[in-house]
Amino acid sequence: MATTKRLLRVLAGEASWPPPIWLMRQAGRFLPEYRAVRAKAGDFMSLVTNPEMAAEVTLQPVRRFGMDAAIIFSDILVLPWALGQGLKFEAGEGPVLPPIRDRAGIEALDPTQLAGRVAPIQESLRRVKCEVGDAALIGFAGAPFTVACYMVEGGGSKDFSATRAMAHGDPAMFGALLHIIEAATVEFLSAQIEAGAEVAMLFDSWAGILSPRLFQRHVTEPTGRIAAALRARHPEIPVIGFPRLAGTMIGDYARKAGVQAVAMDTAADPRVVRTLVPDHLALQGNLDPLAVVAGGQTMREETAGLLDAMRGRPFVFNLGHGIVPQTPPGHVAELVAQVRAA
Ligand code: 1CP
Repeated sequence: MATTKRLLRVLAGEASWPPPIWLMRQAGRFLPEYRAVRAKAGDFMSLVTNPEMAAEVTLQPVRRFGMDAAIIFSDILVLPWALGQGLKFEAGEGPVLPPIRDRAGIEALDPTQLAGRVAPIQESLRRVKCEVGDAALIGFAGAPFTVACYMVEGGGSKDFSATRAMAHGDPAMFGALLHIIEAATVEFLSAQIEAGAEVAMLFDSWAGILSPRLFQRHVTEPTGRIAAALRARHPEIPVIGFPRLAGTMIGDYARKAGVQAVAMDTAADPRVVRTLVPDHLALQGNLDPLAVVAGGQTMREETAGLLDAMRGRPFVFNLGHGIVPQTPPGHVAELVAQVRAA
């Protein structure tokens, strides 16, 4: 591999050490410089669709901490928005969408709007690409099941019961919705790659709420089709899959989904995952974001244990879920220093 970008070398299967590091949700509310731009932008989607500001917040954590990746500032709910389902981010409450519970809601989705609506995100990627240096640029989307969760529920939920009820009660209708999301996700990720993304990541944050049979059908299989479609169009672009809370199904997912790396959530035991996932695939994760809030000895011990468990195989240091807003930026700087000294 000719690239000097550490993350890309690891995603190509190299057990480079010390491992590259970036943090999920690294562009966001824990940084005062993000909060300043966010206040100027107004609402969340105004920030996402403003390439100058979106590029700026994408680069902030790379400048401050020297992260090995920049992840484009966007959201998994940009996809339903780009399909014409409304989307609002209510202050302090998270996303709100008009819920889809019937065929009419599915038929109202309009994939022809997608290309135009994601054009500002492509422009953000082009701008970041010019300034990103040796950090790799990550484009992303939600995986179909997780995106469907928000589209059916109309926002976040404790247990996504309306979504699971639809998946079991009307498999044909749920399948039709997932099919639209899957096709749109291929287009959305391809658009990001064409604008400069060097890695594609699929966030399946709610994968673990499904039964094993439905996990296969709605997580592993759609991810496999998306990865294959991307491979056909952009063979050089690695895909990172994040099947959160997959438990032991992470092994089957790793073998069948066609991804180059699998992200582990906080509950995954890296020593066990190591035995389940083929050696040539990279693993990513999985420090508890709350250990970074605490900092000090607990963060150092958890980090040392994780590094020990992953030594000798392709590994990307990260958190097991997104960084939380109350994280002191100084703790992140200490974490990066510890990983760099590994
Ligand atoms: O006020 C704000 O600034 C809004 C907070 C915020 C941010 C910073 C939201 C709302 N989205 C984002 C950006 C974001 N979201 C990124 C950009 C890169 C980065 O910050 O470094 C990424 C990768 C995401 C991914 C995302 N959004 C996921 C998957 C990962 C995960 O954490 O599980 C999910 C589930 C979402 C939905 C979402 N967007 C925002 C919120 C508050 C939520 C969660 C809603 C819920 O379930 O309650």
